[in-house]
Amino acid sequence: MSDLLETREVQSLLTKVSGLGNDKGDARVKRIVHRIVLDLFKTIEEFDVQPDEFWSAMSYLTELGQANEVGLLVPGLGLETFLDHRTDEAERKAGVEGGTPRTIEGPLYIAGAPLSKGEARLDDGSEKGEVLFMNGQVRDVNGKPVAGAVVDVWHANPLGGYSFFDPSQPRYNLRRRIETDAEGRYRFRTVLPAGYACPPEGPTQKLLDQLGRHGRRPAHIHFFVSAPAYRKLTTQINIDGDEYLHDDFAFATRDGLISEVRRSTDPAEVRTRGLNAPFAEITFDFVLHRERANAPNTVVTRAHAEAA
Ligand code: MBD
Ligand code: FE
Repeated sequence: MSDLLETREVQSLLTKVSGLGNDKGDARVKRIVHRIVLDLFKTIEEFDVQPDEFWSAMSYLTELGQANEVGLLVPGLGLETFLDHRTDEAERKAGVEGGTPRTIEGPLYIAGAPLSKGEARLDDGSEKGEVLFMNGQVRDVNGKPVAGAVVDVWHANPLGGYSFFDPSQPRYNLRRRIETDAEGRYRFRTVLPAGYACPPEGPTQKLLDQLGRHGRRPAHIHFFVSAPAYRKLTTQINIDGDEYLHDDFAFATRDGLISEVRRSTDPAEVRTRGLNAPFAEITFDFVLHRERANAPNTVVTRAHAEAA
């Protein structure tokens, strides 16, 4: 590579920068910082990055943090999906196979949604959209129902916005925790979500533009499914037929997570549900693994806001 990087001055600079020359601090952090800064030096050298370009990148990072879009760029760059691939691989090595596939959490979860038993309604009636009934069963890999599992569900409204982040929506709108009944079943009524689009004027979309990419996600519904003695599942279902189903800027679509929507137009059925317009219905079962030694941790510590 470059001669400059091989010089004693630059090598010594890196050693000092990362604290590898002192006996305090954290050894792992030092080695990681050394690697990252070295890789940045290499990138600057290899692409002959000019000071103007460098400082524009630093402004970009500042803007990304100020716009609270770090969590949006991370899946956009495939980093969150890469973490999933690593967890999948570690699970395969531990013999954890089958069950409902995991996929990324994304940046829009809010902790502390209302908890109810068996069923819930996620909207308050003010959403103008198609009514969706979703139901299913939580089972283990042997087909045994898991009673008392918590299905923590969150999704966008018919305009693609998430409550809390979109302050025009009611508190915990389209966010609930539902405990499965004795047969491991859950069901909820909500409104069909629309796909998501990155804020068009935000820093994430700004970079995506430079990569010639869009910032769109297909319509989807997020879930954490957990139960005592079971491995926590973080996943989403993607709604079939969406034009971005296999072109998700966040790379979260996986086989086994695409769910068909049944449309009910039969007037009698519509009336039975107390509605006056056709509705949508999805059935989706979740299959969990029992917790076991030597398998990677699936309870990930991550900063989550809670609605005030
Ligand atoms: C979303 O709704 C989402 O789930 C992800 C991963 C990124 C942006 C918006
Ligand atoms: Fe989402």
